[in-house]
Amino acid sequence: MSPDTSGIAADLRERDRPGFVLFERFAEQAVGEAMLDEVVAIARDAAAGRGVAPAIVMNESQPGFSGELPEDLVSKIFRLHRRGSFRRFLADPGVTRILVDAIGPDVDCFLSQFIFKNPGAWGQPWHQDQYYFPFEPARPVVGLWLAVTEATLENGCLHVLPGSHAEPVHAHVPDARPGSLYGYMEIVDHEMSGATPCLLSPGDLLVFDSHLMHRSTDNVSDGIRAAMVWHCAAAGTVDRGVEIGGRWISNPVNDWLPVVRDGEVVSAED
Ligand SMILES: O=C(O)CCC(=O)C(=O)O
Repeated sequence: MSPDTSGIAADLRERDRPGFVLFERFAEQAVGEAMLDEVVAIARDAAAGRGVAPAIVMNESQPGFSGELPEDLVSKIFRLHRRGSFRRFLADPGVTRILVDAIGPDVDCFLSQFIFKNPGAWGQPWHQDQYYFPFEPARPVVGLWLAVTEATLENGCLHVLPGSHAEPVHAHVPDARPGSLYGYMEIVDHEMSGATPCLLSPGDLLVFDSHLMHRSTDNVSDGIRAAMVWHCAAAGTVDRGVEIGGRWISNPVNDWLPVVRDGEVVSAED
C-alpha cells in the first residue's frame, strides 16, 4: 500500500476537482476478507447474547428481510476502529500518507462501519456525509471506503456526483421508503444526472470529501456487497453530537481515536 497521494488535497477540496480519489488495488483482497471474518464473528456473538462492545450491530429494518445466519440479517456494524484488522488498517503507512495529505499532520478517526449489503438489501439514498457530522470546524472530514467484495451495478455499488463536494450541505429529508434503515435521509433538491457509478474490485479504496453527494443502489444480486468505511477529521475538531428533543447528546456511534500525530502514525498497539 504505497499510493501516490500528491494531488489528493486538491482533488478533495478544490472546486473544479471531483471531490474523491480512487486508489485501485490499494489493499490485498485478504485484508478485506480478514475484516469480513471478524464482523461475522461479531454478528454471531451478538446474536448469541455475548457482549460485543464497543461494536454496535444494526440489522436490516426493511420489511420481509430474512436469512438463516446472524450475519445474513446485519446491515452495518459500527465502532470497529479500535480493534484488530480495522485498527491496523489505519496504522498502515499508505493510509497515514493519505490522511496527512488529505487532512493534515494530526488526524483522528471518529467513525467506522462495516456495511454488509446482503442480497436484497436496499441502498442508501443520495446524501452528503457532512449532514450527519455537526462539527466545528466543518472540514476537512474525509471518508475511506474499502471494497471488501466486488462492487457492481447489480450488487449495489456507490454512485458519486463529481464536483458536488463544492456544494453546501443541502436539505436532507427522511428516506420515504417505509422500513428503510434508521436515520436514512435523502437529498431531493439537486440534479444528479451527472452521477457516476464506482465499479470496484476487492481492495480498491475510494477516498472522498464529506460534502460529496453519493448514494448506493439496492443489491439485486445473490451475493453480498461488503465494504468497510472509516471517517477521519482533524484532531481537535469539536463534535456537537446529535440533537434529540432540543438537547445535544454525544453521538453513540462516534468514537474519536487519534491515528496520526505530527505527521506520524500513532501505533496500533498503543
Ligand atoms: O456503501 C453503501 O452502501 C453506502 C455507504 C455510504 O453512503 C456512506 O458510507 O456514506
